[in-house]
Amino acid sequence: MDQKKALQIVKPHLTEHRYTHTVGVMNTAIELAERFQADKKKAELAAIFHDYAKFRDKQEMCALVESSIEDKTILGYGDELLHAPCGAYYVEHEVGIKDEEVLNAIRYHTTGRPNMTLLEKVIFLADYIEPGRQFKGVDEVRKLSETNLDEAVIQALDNTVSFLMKRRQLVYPETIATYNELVVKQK
Ligand code: DGI
Ligand code: FE
Ligand code: FE
Ligand code: FE
Repeated sequence: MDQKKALQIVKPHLTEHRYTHTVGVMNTAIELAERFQADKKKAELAAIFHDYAKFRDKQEMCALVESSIEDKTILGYGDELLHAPCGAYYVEHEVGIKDEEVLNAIRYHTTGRPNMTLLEKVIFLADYIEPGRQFKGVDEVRKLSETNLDEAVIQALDNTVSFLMKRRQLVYPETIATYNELVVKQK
């Protein structure tokens, strides 16, 4: 699927702000793919569809997890996690994208997972550092992403977990597992 067609499909599912974010993630993902030798076309496609389910009905997504998503534990960690695995499902069944690597990059873009693929890291990071993002600590992650993909992912996870804990929000265990796996490998 070409870029124009993919953007045209995703657009009606997003707000204007979220569409701008998506274009930012797309451009950043292509840049990161180039830098770290990931598949640029897959990075582009996964980026375009990564937030496809961001505005889907939460009840509908909870029901989908119950019926069709393997990991049901996400239901205990807040609604924000739903749009990633549900997005992968909808993108497969509504848009017809069958590429497992692309679907996994969408599926794990919010939480990460241990042993992420190169493409999954590219999408996870692009989502975090795209030019429209301005949360605290993002510049440090941008800087790291110029040279060290894993260090950049670790720092993004650190920031996210700290952010969640500051607000007394639950931290999904797989997010911590992702952090642990990368830190062990880094040593
Ligand atoms: O969809 P985006 O806003 O572009 O970004 P995202 O898919 O990374 O979602 C960010 C949201 O997900 C933010 O509200 C924090 C939340 N989040 C990320 N990791 C975790 C998490 N929430 C919980 N409960 N646990 C996590 O590990
Ligand atoms: Fe998202
Ligand atoms: Fe993210
Ligand atoms: Fe996003």
